[in-house]
Amino acid sequence: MSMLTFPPDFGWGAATSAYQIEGAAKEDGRGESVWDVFSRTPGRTRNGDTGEVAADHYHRYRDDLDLMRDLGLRSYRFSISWPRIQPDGNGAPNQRGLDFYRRLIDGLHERGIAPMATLFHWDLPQALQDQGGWEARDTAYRFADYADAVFRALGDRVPTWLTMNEPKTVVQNGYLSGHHAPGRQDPDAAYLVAHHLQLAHGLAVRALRAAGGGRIGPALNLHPCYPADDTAEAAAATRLYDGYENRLYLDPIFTGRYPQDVLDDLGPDSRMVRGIADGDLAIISSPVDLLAVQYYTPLYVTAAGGTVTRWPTSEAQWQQIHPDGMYDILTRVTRDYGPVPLTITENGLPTPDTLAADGTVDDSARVTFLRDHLAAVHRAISDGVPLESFHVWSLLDNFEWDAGYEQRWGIVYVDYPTQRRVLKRSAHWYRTVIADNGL
Ligand code: PNW
Repeated sequence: MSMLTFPPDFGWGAATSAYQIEGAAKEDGRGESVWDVFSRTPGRTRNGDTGEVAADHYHRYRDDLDLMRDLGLRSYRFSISWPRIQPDGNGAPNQRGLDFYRRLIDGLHERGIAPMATLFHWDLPQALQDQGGWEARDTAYRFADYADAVFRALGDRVPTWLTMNEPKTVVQNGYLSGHHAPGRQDPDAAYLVAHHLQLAHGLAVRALRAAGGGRIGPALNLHPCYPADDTAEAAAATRLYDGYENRLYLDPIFTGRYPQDVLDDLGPDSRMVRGIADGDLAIISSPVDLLAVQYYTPLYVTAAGGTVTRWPTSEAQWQQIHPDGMYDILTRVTRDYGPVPLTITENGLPTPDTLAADGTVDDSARVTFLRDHLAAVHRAISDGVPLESFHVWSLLDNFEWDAGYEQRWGIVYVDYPTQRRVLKRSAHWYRTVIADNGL
């Protein structure tokens, strides 16, 4: 097979999030987040796992930075923990929290790695949850204040910001299925939460413009939706499914309107529709500089509006392995919303990794997965998609939310009892891809 070469300066990267790797939950003035409370609640996470220690990155970040340099990463996407900056979700920023991220960011620059910072990766200060969380419109304004404090402290050294990580997952897992914090099952609340997350995104974009400098955009997990059969009913159901999975989050930002089919389906009496105030869509559609896409799985929608599985699934039962979906979603967003600069901020696979006696970790399934998805990415770029970077999820094994530590998503193995890091086979492979700028 001939080599697939990527554009010069392509941003080869890896991604993490604060609660999943940092640990140090009580240090340097950090407040509690909804995930501290949720994961401590019996029955919520596998084996009762919490992010209390996680990969201990808060203490080991220098070693982790060296690891990134040794892999040759050009971009590192991480998130800032809101409760480290505002322990109660309000008021003057906590200097020790800001200092941690300043040290991390400076360490990236020293190693020639571009920082990409997400402002919110689900760890809402519990104090704000106690005041209604994302169901309360005021939380969007609290988020804008938090974002402003972060931009003023760190804006001079972060070239690219992401507002919210996967608002859809908060809506669906936090408020529909309830298997993520805050663990609710309330569809009427869920879509009001969607609107407030969108509003928070727009307010943060405006805060960055006011503070000056940097690029900013949303980080959306998108699911290409395909009809499960060729009936007209399946086509119609797929269209509405796509509304809830993709257009609900893309349209307001890029077109200034919510998708009418979704609004009609929710109905005029829904809390969301009643909660959209004059001027909100102008805020939400404040121009962004880039769109961050996270792709894991396609969805196949039946005439009855359910979903079926068409491809092999991974250890995460919700994930079907379908690399062409990556090509389809990238070309689709470029066609429907572009041209807008794109970055892939997450793509990856969980594997049942074990540390062998010879000290190696053979995650060949992850190598195959990444190779096939990167080939699809290359095809999309060749067809004109303006994609500037790719971040594998994840740099390190980490706290996989309700699935705890058993599900390992890293290219680097974490031996939790010792916190030793071991490059998996995929990490060695990725280093070669980066060095060759291609596959
Ligand atoms: C993402 N789905 O979540 C998150 O941003 C990460 O924090 C997480 O560790 C990673 O993916 C792996 O799960 C997702 O149902 C949750 O398609 C659910 C889905 C996709 C991504």
